[in-house]
Amino acid sequence: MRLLDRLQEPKPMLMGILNVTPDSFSDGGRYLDVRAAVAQGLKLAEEGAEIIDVGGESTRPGAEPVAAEEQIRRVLPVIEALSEALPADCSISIDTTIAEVAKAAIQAGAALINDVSAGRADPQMFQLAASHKLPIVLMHMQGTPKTMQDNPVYQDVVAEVLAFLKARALAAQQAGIAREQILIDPGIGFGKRRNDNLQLLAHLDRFVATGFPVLLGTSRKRFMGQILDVGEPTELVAATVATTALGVMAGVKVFRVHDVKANRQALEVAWAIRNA
Ligand code: HH2
Repeated sequence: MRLLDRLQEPKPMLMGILNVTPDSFSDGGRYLDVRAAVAQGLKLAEEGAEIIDVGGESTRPGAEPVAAEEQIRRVLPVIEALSEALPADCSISIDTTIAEVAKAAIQAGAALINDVSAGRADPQMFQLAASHKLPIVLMHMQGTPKTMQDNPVYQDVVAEVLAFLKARALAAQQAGIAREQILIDPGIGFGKRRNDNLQLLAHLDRFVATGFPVLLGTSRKRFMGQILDVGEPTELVAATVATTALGVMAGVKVFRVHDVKANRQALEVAWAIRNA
């Protein structure tokens, strides 16, 4: 099934994370080698990911931007190899804010653009998604990764993030992107305090009510470590799984996770309950 058609189906999906970076917050440096990255991508697919999100730039708080050429150097061989090796029902996504990187990834087989800037970083991004008729994730972020945790402030975080995403979805449509190509993402951890993240997670239904498929990225993130007093991201798998179960009940469509096997269990059980 084509990814665009699959996104219209009711059952939620898992997007497995493949960071080809030296500095990602929880798996930086593990998949810099092409062979290791491809093996990890195949493992994520085997465990139940229907999308593999390949990224060559960390967006952790404080991260410096990575030039297009370097992102392409990191991700392209991995995407080329994965597009040969992945089963037909697993798609590749490119996690970048630069259209030149997305374009190279699409030519190598990527079928989804994951743009954490929601088309603001590069004016060419919407045009690229429109001309290739590919789905695009529009994510909310206050500031940039370098500055976003400096002093984020909201009056009403849910209303503000929702208004931002609706405005970006409108801008995308004005640039020629079809409504069904658009996914929205509240951007957990991107310029948000702990309580902002919790508010967003408590009101996911309001994002779902827009009618756009909602993508959620909580995997191993710090707000859960703060609640639990756990500093090591890899110790936050069970916490992540709890958010996935709640997200399924709220109607979230795609879960972006590092730990596919555990989140697949949560998704299947919560989905069965939702349909009971
Ligand atoms: N989170 C991260 C990266 N990309 N994309 C979307 N759409 N939503 C998210 O929540 C999201 C994202 C950060 O996580 P990770 O990739 O694990 O770390 P890093 O940015 O350090 O590579």
